Amino acid sequence: MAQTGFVKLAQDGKARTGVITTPRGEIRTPAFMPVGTAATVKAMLPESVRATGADILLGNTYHLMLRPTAERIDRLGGLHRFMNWDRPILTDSGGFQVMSLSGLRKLTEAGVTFKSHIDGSKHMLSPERSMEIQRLLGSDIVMCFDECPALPADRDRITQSMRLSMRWAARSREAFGDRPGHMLFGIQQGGLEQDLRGESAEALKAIGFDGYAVGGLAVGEGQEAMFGCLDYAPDMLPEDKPRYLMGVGKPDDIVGAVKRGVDMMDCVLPSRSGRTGQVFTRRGVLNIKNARHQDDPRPLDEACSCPACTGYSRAYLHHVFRAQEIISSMLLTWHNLHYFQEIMAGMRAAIAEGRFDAWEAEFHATRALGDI
Ligand code: PRF
Ligand code: ZN
Repeated sequence: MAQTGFVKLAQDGKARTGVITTPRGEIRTPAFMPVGTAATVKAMLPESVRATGADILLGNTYHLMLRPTAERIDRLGGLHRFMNWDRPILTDSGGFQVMSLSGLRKLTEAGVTFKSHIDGSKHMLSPERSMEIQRLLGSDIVMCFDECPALPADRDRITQSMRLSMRWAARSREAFGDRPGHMLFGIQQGGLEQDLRGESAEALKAIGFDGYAVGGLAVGEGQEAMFGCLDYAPDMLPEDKPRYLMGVGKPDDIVGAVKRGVDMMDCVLPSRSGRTGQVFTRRGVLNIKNARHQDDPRPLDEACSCPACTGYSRAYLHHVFRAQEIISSMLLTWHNLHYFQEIMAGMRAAIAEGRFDAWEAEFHATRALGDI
């Protein structure tokens, strides 16, 4: 029997719900993956992340290769053992982070050389090296090594970049080899150009992957343009394989992506915002730093069952945020991750029962009320 796979359980419009099977457990889709860049979801214990409803975490090749290094993690038993998370982990391949984080870098057909944002030391990533690092980490879902141009970019630049990413996808596939129990995902590029998205999808399908990501979005184009692309891009990818939208997003981005046929997403937003005082609730976004919360005995969201909402007032959360107490990051991150996972669970149930449109209408109507 195959050790990994994707089963679609129901579809409502273009929205799908299903299950990805891996030897480390099942991933219910649509899935939101909290980001654990440096082998930790900041301010959260792994069991707490699990308690929010997460089935899978995202880790980063770029950060872990620099510190503590993939070889060290391998010697210590792999990333799951190292960070005490035994469920599935997806790792990004590094190219995107090199472009957004590292200092001086040089891109060639072979790969990219760059200087570490931590200590300026020199490193190299290529499809082959990225596959090796992701294998040393023990990643369950490995991402192809790609290049993601910042938007806006001219069509010629997007075309050349996409074609380079497709050549790298073929090399990633070759270097990954045959690894039962592990999945390799291709990454579609092509900016906002429909024909280039099509060319990219055809190239990836010809190589053959266990899942397909839509890359190159949420890089400054805005929600309207992103949704415009998502109106066709997921449809170009195999419908019997998981589709992953990389680096998205805000709650309304996530709902709009699922509506357009996306099965998986990841974003630092719920965890990063938890540390800056930004709170996502059914009624929109609030900032706990705001003085209007200082005497408020109510929870962040009276309908939320997370520890921050069942045990603490807005006044308390305001106080610990202002006092820069560590518990502030812990509680706000927990709440945000819980809320994101609640959105995913709500969408999964609604799709399974054929009432996604009604669920979406309610989602937007509640947000329109605003925080009171
Ligand atoms: N490629 C990779 N990682 C990514 C992206 C991409 O295009 C994005 C784009 N939003 C986020 N993370 N490898
Ligand atoms: Zn809460």
